[in-house]
Amino acid sequence: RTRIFSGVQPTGHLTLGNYLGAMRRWAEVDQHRAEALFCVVDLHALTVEHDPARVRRLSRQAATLLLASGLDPELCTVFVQSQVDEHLRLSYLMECTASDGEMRRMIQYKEKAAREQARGGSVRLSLLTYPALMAADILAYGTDEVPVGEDQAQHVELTRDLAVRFNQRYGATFVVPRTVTPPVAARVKNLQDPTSKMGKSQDRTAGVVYLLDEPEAVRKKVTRAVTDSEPDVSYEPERRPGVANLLEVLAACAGGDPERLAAGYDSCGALKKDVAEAVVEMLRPVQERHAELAAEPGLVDAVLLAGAERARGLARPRVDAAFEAVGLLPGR
Ligand code: AQP
Repeated sequence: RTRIFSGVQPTGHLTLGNYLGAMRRWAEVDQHRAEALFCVVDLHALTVEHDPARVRRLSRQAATLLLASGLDPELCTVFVQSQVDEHLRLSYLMECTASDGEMRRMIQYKEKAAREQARGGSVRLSLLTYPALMAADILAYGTDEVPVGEDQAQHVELTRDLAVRFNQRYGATFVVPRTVTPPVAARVKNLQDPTSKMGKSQDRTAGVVYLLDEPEAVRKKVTRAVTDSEPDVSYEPERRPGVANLLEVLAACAGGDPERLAAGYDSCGALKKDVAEAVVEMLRPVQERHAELAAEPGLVDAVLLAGAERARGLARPRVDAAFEAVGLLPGR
């Protein structure tokens, strides 16, 4: 069976971008067609300045939202990265496989390092080595496919390079994974800055729709979305990024094709109204289920521990084999 791995970082509240770019497909398609593992990658959240209590709270919330979005522990494995030591063990071997130069070329590193500096903080070494840990996350499980939004594609490319290099140096150990990006909403943009992605740890929160936003907050954010001064509606992503973003969100929520949807509107106001309602309706069942699960934290914790146990069993033989392949003594 095809094996799938993907994850979310507890670096902020999960967004519409996370949902449309990744989570929805994990629940609707991926968990049914493959042996799938979905992970709250909490170690990655330590690569930027963080508050321990907040990371803990966000990790639990992210896991709860994964389950609320429809991931079924009977069908797939949902777990938290730090509860499975194999990720850290393999990460070190990936650091020994990657070069300093290829880490520094990562767009996300450049962007986040600049952001940390602009906020007056220092850049953590782990922000640079982040892709090594991400490669370990993926390769530990013999992953065939990594369903992610476009923003993560470069990291998965690097993971492929590292797998190939490791296999060439030390013998066939890892499966070389493929990136899979969704056909629509691969990159949902910030409503206030439609040339940059909607991200959960960004400062421009007025343009970010969070999965747990109240309907009124969603409506307000969509109504205030930046478009342009043209009165009509057309799908031209390069020239009219704000309008295109709204059409893509509508297409992703309610179905259809952005270009064809555009023909049905003669003003941005009408488009925004429909986008807001489509988002509110899509989020409603997720929020209801989240409320039910959040009332039973013990249940979520038990699901996560069982998931970690299963994940460990899957990862350990391959990570042990990698340790031996590079010349470390057996015996763990
Ligand atoms: N805007 C987006 N559009 C489409 N897909 C997206 N993803 C994230 N943002 C968008 C996808 O969601 C999955 C989880 O990714 P993550 O936790 O690494 O995403 P993030 O929200 O981008 O988190 P960060 O690193 O905290 O981002 P910033 O700093 O930009 O706010 C992935 O599959 C991702 O592709």
